Amino acid sequence: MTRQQFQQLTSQAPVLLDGEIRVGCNERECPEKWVLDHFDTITGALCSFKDAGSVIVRAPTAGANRYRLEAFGLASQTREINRELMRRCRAALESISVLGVCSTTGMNIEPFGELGFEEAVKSFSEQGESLLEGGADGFICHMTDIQEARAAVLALRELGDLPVMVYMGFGQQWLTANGTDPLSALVTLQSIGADAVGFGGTGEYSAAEVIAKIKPFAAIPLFAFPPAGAMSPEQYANSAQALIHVGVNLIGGSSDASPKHIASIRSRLHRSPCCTPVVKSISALSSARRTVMLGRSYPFAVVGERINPTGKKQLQASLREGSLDMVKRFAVEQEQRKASVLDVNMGLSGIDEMAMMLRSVNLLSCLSPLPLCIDTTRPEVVEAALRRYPGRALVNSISGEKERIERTLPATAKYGAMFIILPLTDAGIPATVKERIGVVDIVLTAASSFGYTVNDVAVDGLVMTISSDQGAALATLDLIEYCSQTLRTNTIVGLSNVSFGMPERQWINGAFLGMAMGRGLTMAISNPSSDGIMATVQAYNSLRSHDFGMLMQSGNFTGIGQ
Ligand code: THG
Repeated sequence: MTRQQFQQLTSQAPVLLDGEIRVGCNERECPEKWVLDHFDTITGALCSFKDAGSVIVRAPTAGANRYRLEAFGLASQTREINRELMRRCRAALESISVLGVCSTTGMNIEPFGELGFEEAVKSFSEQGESLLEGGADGFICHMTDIQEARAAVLALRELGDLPVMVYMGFGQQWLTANGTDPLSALVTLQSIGADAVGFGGTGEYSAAEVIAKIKPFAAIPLFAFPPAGAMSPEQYANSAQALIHVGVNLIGGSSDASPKHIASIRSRLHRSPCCTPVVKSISALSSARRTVMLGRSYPFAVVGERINPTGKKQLQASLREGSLDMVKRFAVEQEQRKASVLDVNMGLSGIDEMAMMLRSVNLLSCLSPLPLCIDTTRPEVVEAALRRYPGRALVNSISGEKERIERTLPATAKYGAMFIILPLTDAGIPATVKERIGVVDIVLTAASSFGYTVNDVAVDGLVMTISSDQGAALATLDLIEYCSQTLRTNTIVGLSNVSFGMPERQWINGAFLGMAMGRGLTMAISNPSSDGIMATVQAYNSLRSHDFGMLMQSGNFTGIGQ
């Protein structure tokens, strides 16, 4: 099954998955090896799901990664076990689709834990390759951690044009052990190319309530595996129907759902609506613990500028010593001052920018709930930082320069990050607003060939100081208005640039911010230590509260906002 065929299948009607196969071995045995040695005992169960109407069935390969098999002394048989299990499932199920299942290594992944990110990727590549050799039609990852889910998606995505579904099992109050909420998981996983995301968890809210809340932000199909508990097949079909009603596109059962339960869902499917994704893309950034929605319907976003050694002697000295203590302090202080995003710039002569950027990204991912803005001119640093970052970051920036379009843009697109468009070219900064708009169009056109839309970018107003050009601020404001009204993109400015070389900079910055907000500005790179700036931001949010008040409320449990 190709990704496009999967998308088509899910757009026509709700798709019936299976229930999980129960394996009858004891705890000291490896379940996957046991199934392989007693395959006859599960063929019946596999086929009964097919007979119940399941269109897609999962192969019992969840624990067959190198790290889990190692516990049974079977690591050296990883490829063989996966290939053989898949081959036999394929043979037993004939025409219907069979997915290879990947699940946790049992370890915490960098930056949260001891297993290196690339080691995790490698292990899922190995498992995925052998599942593919056995005839897998696609993959599903059963995960409880966002970074491990990312590692699996990146590994499986590389194997070919096959769908990769991710099921996230949340714990108490719909949070993972590392604090990821369902909306942040959705934003992160759909940005790196998952083809569908599934949700299960417990807490004050039901799965249907959670899915109803996040559905408006889903650009890909959603799915669920509701537990059957003590429910009769009839009651179970009701609960499944409730999930489909709020926007689930594929539905199956958890391990306690019998083929009868699945057949009961099937008998209702023809009466169920098909809620295909409502958006193609969303303006949102995520960390492992938070989603920040961007745009005029949401609070104004301040991108804290302080983690940047440019012009800061003390930070420079501390980075040159290899210390991230000031980075840590700036992250905490900017969060306390209500920044929404943290800019991270490690461009400084005499330090290894790549190494320091990766160390900072790891540190900040664990330390701060704020999504990151990766600020570097080097495409290889963008690529490496985005690869490790357990969320959806903002890239600062992509201009019309040849190297940015040819190298930074593909690196950014590979991870589905949002990015800032800087309207300048190799020839420099265009003089007129019209020419700057031309550059924005060129970058947007190039980006659209990677599947990007206007929701995925923020156009930089290119603020220059009024001390050298009196008309500079007005040109920026015109560009902001055009992008806001006509292109409908986010807009951003490096606020303090406007007042370089002027007296009373705070007042000029504050007035300029208010003017730009009036023309549609949605974000600013700024120092949140400034009372004047943050007061203006807070007042703006209050003055527009008809928009964001409601969304902040609905964000209470899905993770939107501060
Ligand atoms: N657009 C985009 N990115 C940008 C800018 C922009 N990045 C850089 C800059 N402009 C915004 N970031 C900073 C970072 C640090 C400082 C200013 C802007 C800075 N300011 C004081 C100084 O210059 O002395 C120091 C303030 C302090 O000590 O905190 O260092 O326009 N896309």
